[in-house]
Amino acid sequence: MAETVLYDVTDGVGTITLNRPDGMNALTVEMKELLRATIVRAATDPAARAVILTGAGRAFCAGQDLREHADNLAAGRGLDGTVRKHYNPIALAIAGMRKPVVAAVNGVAAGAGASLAFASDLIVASDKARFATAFTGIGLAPDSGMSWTLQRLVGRAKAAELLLLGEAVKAEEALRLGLVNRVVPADELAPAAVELAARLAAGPTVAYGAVKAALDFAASHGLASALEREAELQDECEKTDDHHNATEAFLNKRQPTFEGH
Ligand code: T3D
Repeated sequence: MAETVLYDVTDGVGTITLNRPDGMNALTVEMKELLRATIVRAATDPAARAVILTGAGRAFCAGQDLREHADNLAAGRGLDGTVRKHYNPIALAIAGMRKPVVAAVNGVAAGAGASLAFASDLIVASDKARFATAFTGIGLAPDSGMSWTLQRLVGRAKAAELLLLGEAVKAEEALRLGLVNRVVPADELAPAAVELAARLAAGPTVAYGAVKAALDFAASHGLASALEREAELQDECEKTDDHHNATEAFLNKRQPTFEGH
């Protein structure tokens, strides 16, 4: 049987593919464990300087597998600790990864599946993609970081509307809302995501990691603390060969080459 999460690295780009297309890539326990391990693998893989997260088949990810969930409810296991055990670590692993993560959203992204996309740094969506918060549709509240990410992406009023009413947002509307960065025709999604990720993979990896860390820190701290965190991160960047070489390249009117360290 095929693995439910695939990992490949080509030319500095690590690609994680949710691979249960017959089940709309809905997340089972086995898949969540493999996904978490694969995200950690990509995060620590020096060969991957940027990461793509995508889905096989017609869906990106339909969120929690509701058949498995119904079995848990019937057996009296409730949520079976899955939010703390699986979803929280997965969301933190994506957001905390010190390299850029591009979600290539090939189809519907619902519930925790949409949360995975929103936790990424950039989203390229197929014109066939749809985003559905879905949680309240089954009497649940957002998880996997959606309460944190969604309002930062679209503002509180729109986030409240999307979470309370649960209506799906099509790709073009998602672009208008600032929920995604680009929309491309479905057959151009993979090359568009690879082109974007390859560009990032050829960039200053340490500085990109610092950009993510600075944005996340500043999102929940005051100016004085954010300034101090920026200073710490700038010290890290200042020590890299990439910074030294790029400064020299600028002064010599050359294009810099970034090695990622
Ligand atoms: O412990 C915990 O569970 C807590 C954690 C929760 C995290 C969450 O993610 S909660 C949210 C879970 N997800 C959903 O509620 C989404 C449910 N699915 C839908 O709303 C729709 O199916 C979609 C919007 C995703 C897609 O709609 P559409 O019209 O394109 O397809 P469809 O016909 O509804 O679904 C196609 C098939 O996929 C269908 O199966 P069938 O009839 O062909 O055998 C459907 O049952 C199945 N499917 C879709 N989503 C799920 C699913 N099967 C299991 N789990 C799913 N999440």
